[in-house]
Amino acid sequence: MPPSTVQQAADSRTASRRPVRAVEIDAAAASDGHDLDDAIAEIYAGRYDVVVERGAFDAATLEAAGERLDVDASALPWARPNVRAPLDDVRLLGTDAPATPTFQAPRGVALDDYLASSAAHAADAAGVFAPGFDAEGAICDVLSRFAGGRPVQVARADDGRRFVPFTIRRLVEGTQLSVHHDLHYGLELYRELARRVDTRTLVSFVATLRAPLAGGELVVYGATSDERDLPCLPNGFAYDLAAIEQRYERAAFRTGAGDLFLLAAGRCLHRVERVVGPRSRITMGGFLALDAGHERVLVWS
Ligand SMILES: O=C(O)CCC(=O)C(=O)O
Repeated sequence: MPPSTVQQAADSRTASRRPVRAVEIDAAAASDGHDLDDAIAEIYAGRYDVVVERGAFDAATLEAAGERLDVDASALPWARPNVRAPLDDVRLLGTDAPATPTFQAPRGVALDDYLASSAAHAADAAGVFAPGFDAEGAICDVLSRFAGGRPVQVARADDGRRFVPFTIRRLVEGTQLSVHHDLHYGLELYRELARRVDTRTLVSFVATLRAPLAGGELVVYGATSDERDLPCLPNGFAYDLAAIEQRYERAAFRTGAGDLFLLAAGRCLHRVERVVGPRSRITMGGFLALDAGHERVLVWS
């Protein structure tokens, strides 16, 4: 079944600017297969930057978990690695040391600390989903539909310890994820994984559990991480959003409970719009990469 829409760019103010290459499908319409069964390799190859699958997961199951996570939030062990930057103060279940730079650890944590956090927080989300729903299994099954027949497996360290399979992320009212990319193979915590995967890029996978009343859209830019002159603020610590908005194409994606997006997060700058209203934006997600031989897909968060 062909993709229902191919969005070359959200707005085409000039023809010469790199578009955001996005495609959207509906899981119900694609139940007998779709043309995106090798989408992960196609994201690697640059054919797509964003793949959205509406209804990839059972919406009611994810929505119920999302509501529980928001209403019972104070009873859960949320980590807040960006608490020093109130606008970007994402709450996490699954680790307190994600595989990205944070305001708490701007160079990421050491591999041993990452793996220890993975083990210590493995049960953070236990009881969040309805009995019988295996979130990790469901994620691997859904990702398999885009993996070109390759097995999808949680990444492991050389000694067999597991990476974090996915994290649950909560953005409360007034918070956002500022513009960034996720090409961080140079961090110490990647010293083993970077030998095992195709490091040309990596892909984010994110499923929505709870959509906010307003805001919370994923915004993706035609700006790529390999560009030399990406506009930064004078302090050098952050991208200059106003200049990026002016200079590059962009596309925005709003997702509801059960929807999934795959994003060329290692290539395209992106951000999550500030959440408006009392309902948090809650997602579960992580990263994935083709292994060096393109024989399997490895996931981590
Ligand atoms: O939507 C999310 O939870 C995270 C989006 C993001 O920045 C990413 O996937 O890299």
